[in-house]
Parts: sequence; C-alpha cells; structure tokens
Amino acid sequence: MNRKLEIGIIDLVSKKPNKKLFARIMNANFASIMPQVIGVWCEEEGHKVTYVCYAGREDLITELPQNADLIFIGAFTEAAQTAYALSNLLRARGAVTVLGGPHARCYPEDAVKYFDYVVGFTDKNIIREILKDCAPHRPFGQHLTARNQPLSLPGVKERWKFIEPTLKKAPFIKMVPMLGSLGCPYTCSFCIDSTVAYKPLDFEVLKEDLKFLLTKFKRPVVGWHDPNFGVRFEDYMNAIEEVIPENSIDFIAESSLSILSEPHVKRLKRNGFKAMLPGIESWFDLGNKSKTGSMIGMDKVKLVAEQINMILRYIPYVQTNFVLGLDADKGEDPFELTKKFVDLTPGAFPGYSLLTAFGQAAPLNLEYQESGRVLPFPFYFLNNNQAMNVIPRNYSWPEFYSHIISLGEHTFSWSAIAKRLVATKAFIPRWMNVVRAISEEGFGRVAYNKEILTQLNSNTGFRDYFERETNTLPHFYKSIINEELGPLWNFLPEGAIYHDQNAYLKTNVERIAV
Ligand code: B12
Ligand code: SF4
Repeated sequence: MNRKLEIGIIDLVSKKPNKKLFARIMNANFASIMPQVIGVWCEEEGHKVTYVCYAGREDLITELPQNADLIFIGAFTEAAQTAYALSNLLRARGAVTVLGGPHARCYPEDAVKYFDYVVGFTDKNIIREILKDCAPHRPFGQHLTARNQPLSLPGVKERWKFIEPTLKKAPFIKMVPMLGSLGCPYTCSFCIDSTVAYKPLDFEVLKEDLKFLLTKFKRPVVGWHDPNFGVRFEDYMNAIEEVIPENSIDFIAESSLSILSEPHVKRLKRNGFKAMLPGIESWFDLGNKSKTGSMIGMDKVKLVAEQINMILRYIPYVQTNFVLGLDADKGEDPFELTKKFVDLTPGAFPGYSLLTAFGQAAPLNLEYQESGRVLPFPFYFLNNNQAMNVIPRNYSWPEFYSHIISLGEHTFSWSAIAKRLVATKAFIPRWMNVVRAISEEGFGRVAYNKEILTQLNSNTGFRDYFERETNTLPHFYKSIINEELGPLWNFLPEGAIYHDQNAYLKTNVERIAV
C-alpha cells in the first residue's frame, strides 16, 4: 500500500453560516451520498478519514484535520465560491484539494483554477488514481471523469458511520439518503440527466439497507436521491415488499407524473411513501414526462390538477415543481395558469425554479451560449432562485419579474396558506407547508424578487448587467457574497467571483477516462 493519508471530506450542504429555523431542522437531511461513498472508498484503501457535513452551523476551519494531506469537497454551484475559498485556505495549509459534485460536473473549466483535481462521474478507480497521485496540480488542476456513472455504490450499511453523526445534527426529521438508480430515460432539455442513460443499482444492496435501517430506527425516514424514482416501478416495489413489513419506513421521492398513476400511488401508500415531488415544469412544454403529450394550457392544468389531487388522497405531502422562464412560455398565461393550478390543488406545495443554464449540464446550454443569452451571474446566485442566468426569450426583465412576484404573492398569500393548511391533514406536512411559506422560500423570495424589480426599474447599471450592456457586477450582488461568506471572503482568490459564462462553448478541458 502507498503511505497512509490523512483525508478530510466536506459536504457543503450550505454555502454560508445559517442558523435559521428551516435550515436547523432540515439542512442535515440534505446531505449528499457521494461524499459518504468517497469516505468508504478511502477507508477501504487504508486511509484515515474525517468527514464533515456542513449544514451551516459547524466551524469548518476547526472541524477539519489541521494536517490533512488530501481534502475532498462536494459542492453545488451555489457553493462554488465557498468551496474555492476553502480550497485556497486548505492549500495554504499544505493540503491537496479535490472538487466533486454538481459544480464540478457543470463548470470543470472554472473549478480547475482553484482545485488540484476536479472530478465528474466518479467511480472507485478515479478515487484510487487520486489517492495514488495525491500531488498538487497548479495553476490548473486535473479534470478526471469516468466514462459513465458507477455501476455500484456502497449502501447505507457501509456509509452508516458517516450518516449517523450527520443525522445527530437534525433535531426532528432524520432522513437517510438512499439511491436506487442513476440517470433517467426522459430527455427534459434543461436537465443534467437528459443525456445520461437510466441504470438501476443493485437491488440486493437496497434490500440489505432497508433491513439494516429497521435495526437503527423505530420508524426510519428514507429520502431517495434517484433523479427519477420508480422508473422500474415493479422491481422497486417488489424489493421493498420482499424485505420489510408493509408501511414500516417513511419514504420521500422525486418521480415524474408519468409514473404516478393511481394503482402505482396506491402501492406507494401501502409501502409507506409520505412525500412525492413530481415535476410539472411547464404548461406549454415537456408533456412527455407528465404523459400529457401535446396537451397544453388550461387543458393540461385541469388534467394535472386532477392527478395531483388524486395523489394527495394517498400521499400526505406533494411538492409540484415548475421551471419559470422556459422558451415555450410567453405572455401572462404561464403564470396565470399556475395560479389557477395552485387554487385547484390547495394541498400541494409548489416549488418554483428559475430557468438556469448550469454550464455543461445540458446540451441545451450550448444553444443558449451560442445565441449570447447566458449572463455571467456569480455562481453564488445560481440556485434556481437568486438569479436567472438565461435571458428570457419572450419577456423583458421587468415583465418577467412582475409575473414571478405576482405568482409568488398568490401562492404565499395568507388565504392560500390557510387553504393549504386545511387541505393538508397530516401534522408534519401541514406545518412544514406553513414554515416553508413564511420563511425564505415563500415570503423571503417574494421580498427578494421585489428588490430585484425595484433595482431593474431604478438602477441603470443594474439593468445594464441584465441586458448584457456591461459586465460590471452590480454592487448589490457583490455585497451579498462578501457579507455571507464572512471570514472565508478573505480567502477567496482574486477573480474567483467571476467566470466565463460561455466556457462550455470554448472549453477544451482535458478529459481522462479511467
Ligand atoms: C437528489 C437531488 C437533490 C436532493 C439531495 C441533494 C444532495 N445534497 O445531494 C435535494 C432535494 C435536497 C436537492 C436540493 C437541491 N438541488 Co438538487 N438534485 C438532486 C438530483 C435529482 C440528483 C442528484 C444525485 O444525488 N444523484 C446521484 C449521484 C450519485 O449522482 P451525481 O449527482 O451525478 O454525482 C456523480 C458525480 O457528480 C460525482 N460526485 C457527486 N458528488 C460528489 C462529491 C465528491 C467529493 C466527489 C469527488 C464526486 C462527487 O459522483 C457521482 C457519481 O458519478 C439532481 C438532478 C440529477 N438528475 O442529477 C439535482 C441537482 C443536483 N440539484 C440541483 C439544485 C440546483 C438543487 C438546489 C440548489 C435546488 C434549490 N433551489 O433548492 C438544492 C440545493 C441543495 C443543497 N445545497 O444541498 C441542480 C444542481 C446544479 C448545480 N450545478 O448546482 C441539479 C443538477 C438539478 C438541475 N437543476 O439540473 N437536490
Ligand atoms: S424526468 Fe426529471 S430527471 Fe428525468 S430528464 Fe426530466 S427533469 Fe431530468
């Protein structure tokens, strides 16, 4: 064996210190699977691992091993600046750094400036390579990616030593992250999995894990991280039914509407499914994944509302996901129809995402870049709600923001909150809806979008940035990053709040298939 390394692993669930109520209750439940997997693999190779899931309350600087040889950081794009600053700090202390996760998959050409290794698809061979090499690669890190998604991953049992301390940070709901499949058979143009073939993982590992969880909790809660849960519906349900007593684990999953037929939903209920998050996305596009085919507009609203209300008869918590600003949308119809839908499905919680071109995530982003429609908003704001980095095809910015504010006000009006409360019978879902509506996601976002609209209408420099008249980042955005990064701001390398938004078009990053 090579020398025994001291390894640190950081899962950046939060991009900033966050002590707010929802974050305290939920953040530790959003831990990613891969940082835990990497912990297992590194230990299997004989190394010493310290794992930290950063949920916004930990002191990252002191929890990490002071003399780590190698640090893995998992980050979403919104946490890129946090990750870059951390990497800079850790490199100064003598560590070699590795970035993985959604940001590394979407923006490798940017991340290589700040990390020694940047990893896309990751399997055990890639990790072995890094452990063997474990050397600084500067000024540009190595970009490594496997040809495909891994065929197998360590299950809950093997990851338990990392899951357990993470869930200790979650006061009430303790959600264990599980994965049954990778990729997706659908091809939603904006999605990172639109070109990744669907592959189930080993059902035997899944069965062992479910049995194992029943030895750890009286009633476990499992959050499925499958991009589209239940594509092989029969196989999944058979596996669950075979190994655990009926309705003994609470499950949460993201499935497309095409999977959620009434017989399927009945079976999900029988097996303990308590929350489903189907994607509706648009009333004028992406009919394939909701099986509404070419049906659009109000006809689609009625059909989907009927289906959502059917699901709510069996499943206590349903979040309906929408993407705002897709090219197929124009005028007020998309927003007015969504309001109608909110009225028709009072028990569902709508989740709104602003259309975002996450670098290399989807081939569609090349088209946006080619037509000059991608804006260079700092990564920090690319979380589907703090900024939309694609210029809308059919709206001016003030028009677009007026529509999303109006939709937000309708969705999170006191009357809609009260109707949602009445329509939701189960205790936790009922209050979860209220907390989400009155906190950052509901009231907070409406207030934020109003501020953006005011700036668009009153601040020429601000509006010019949105119109591509200038690349000078408005002070508004810079000051948010500065304030929220706190002490880490001082470690952010020069220029690291900026990136080339068209890099995917130009990129020639070395891809090494191991
Ligand atoms: C499950 C999921 C969630 C879950 C769990 C999140 C979590 N912490 O993992 C929940 C619902 C909480 C969630 C929330 C959000 N999500 Co989400 N989510 C997904 C989803 C559907 C699957 C991701 C997944 O786990 N796949 C399984 C893993 C094994 O595969 P993988 O992600 O492809 O990872 C591979 C490599 O990247 C690598 N890898 C992954 N992590 C790491 C870490 C290290 C250290 C290394 C070396 C390698 C490595 O190994 C894997 C195997 O090859 C994806 C969409 C998709 N179809 O992929 C979106 C996705 C990741 N989410 C996205 C977003 C934007 C969000 C939110 C910001 C949305 C919001 N506004 O709230 C939040 C942020 C949450 C947070 N900060 O933790 C974007 C991310 C884009 C980006 N570049 O940042 C995606 C891609 C969806 C999209 N819009 O296209 N999400
Ligand atoms: S169904 Fe979901 S996971 Fe599949 S391509 Fe569409 S958005 Fe992506």
